[in-house]
Amino acid sequence: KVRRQKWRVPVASVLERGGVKIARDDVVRDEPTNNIPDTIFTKLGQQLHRRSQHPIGILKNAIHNYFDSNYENKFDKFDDLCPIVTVKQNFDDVLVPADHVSRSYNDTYYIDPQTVLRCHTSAHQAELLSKGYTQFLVTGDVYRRDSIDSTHYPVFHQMEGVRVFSPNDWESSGQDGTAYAAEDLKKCLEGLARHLFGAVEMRWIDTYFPFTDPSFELEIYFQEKWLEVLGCGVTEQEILKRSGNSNNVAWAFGLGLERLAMVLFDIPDIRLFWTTDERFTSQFSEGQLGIKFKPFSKFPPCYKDMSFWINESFTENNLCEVIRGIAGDLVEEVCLIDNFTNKKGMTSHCYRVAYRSMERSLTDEEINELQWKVREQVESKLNVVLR
Ligand code: FA5
Ligand code: MG
Repeated sequence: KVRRQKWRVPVASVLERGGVKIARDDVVRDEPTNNIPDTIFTKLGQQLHRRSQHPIGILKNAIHNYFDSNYENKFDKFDDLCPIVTVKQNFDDVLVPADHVSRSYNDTYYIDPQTVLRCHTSAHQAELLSKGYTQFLVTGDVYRRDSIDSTHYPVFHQMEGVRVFSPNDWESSGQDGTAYAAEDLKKCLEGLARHLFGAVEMRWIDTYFPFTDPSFELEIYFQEKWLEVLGCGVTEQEILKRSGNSNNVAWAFGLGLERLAMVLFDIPDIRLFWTTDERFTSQFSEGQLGIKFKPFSKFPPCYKDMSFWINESFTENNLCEVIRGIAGDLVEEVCLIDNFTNKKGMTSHCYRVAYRSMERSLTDEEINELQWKVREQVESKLNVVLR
């Protein structure tokens, strides 16, 4: 499955295409710029990262401990900044180009044309730098329209870290500020990985973000695949300049907390973080990093295939939103298994939907009913033609 890299390619915004927007069904019909469905709306305020018995909260505290014990100058910590932010905070302030794909209604949840659910904790960087903070950590829930599988969820948690250096810090090193910061950043994050995991297989990948240069991603080997757990880099000078840090250099990172927690606690599916099933929640306790999750009996998945002729405004994120709106966390994966264009230029997609509950077995009846609703709404909301 090919996954588009969120920050890579600026493309023309699809914002104006009617077919791409999905309004919240019932509540905001008259507000066509709002694309937040109830399944997302109900996640606001849950703040898994502030629950000390929850894997996300346990992990946040462990990372805080790492920074507290390794840095004499304490990092300031924020974990209660509101996830509803302005377009300026989420994009402009971190130099995301006006025509960048991440700004589209297909990728980001908009409350209105100026207000979004933050898609990353980087939304708070510029403001905190302007207020004079020079070493800080920001943890919060973030929101993205995305595809569906065991490591992607439309609500997840990030921790942002920023550290500012002044010329004194690097001048005696013989390196320039950028090289000094990049080296310090990698050391810091490798140390964090060792603190959390002990020995673990990891690798650095060069990448692109609008707000850092150079930019890197860290991947960890997990369940027989390389899993991307964080993005980071040396902060663009323009961001520092605007925040009154002209002479300084900084690094920044954004950790995916679910991804790290999956590796740390052996949690096989990202949906589990949202379950209230005691067979999950009771396995974790405050301050305990060494726990390995013992899966309760795994129920069989049920696969349903669905083929349709797409139109020009079709996107996989819209499809996933429709399916999640009906099946909620009963959908485990949505995967494109066939794709062809006929002589008339019509393109057909076949998607395989995997349904599975993590708590109980599903009946055939129940799944058939879900699939019928999915077919109905895929046709009516996405204007595709079922085959
Ligand atoms: C960012 O969000 C950047 N703001 C990170 C950053 C900060 C870079 C500061 C440089 C400086 P990215 O889109 O790659 O980057 O997301 C960061 C991490 O969030 C990923 O590595 C991954 O661990 C996690 N992540 C991304 N999408 C999802 C998702 N749908 N579900 C769960 N975790 C996700
Ligand atoms: Mg990435």
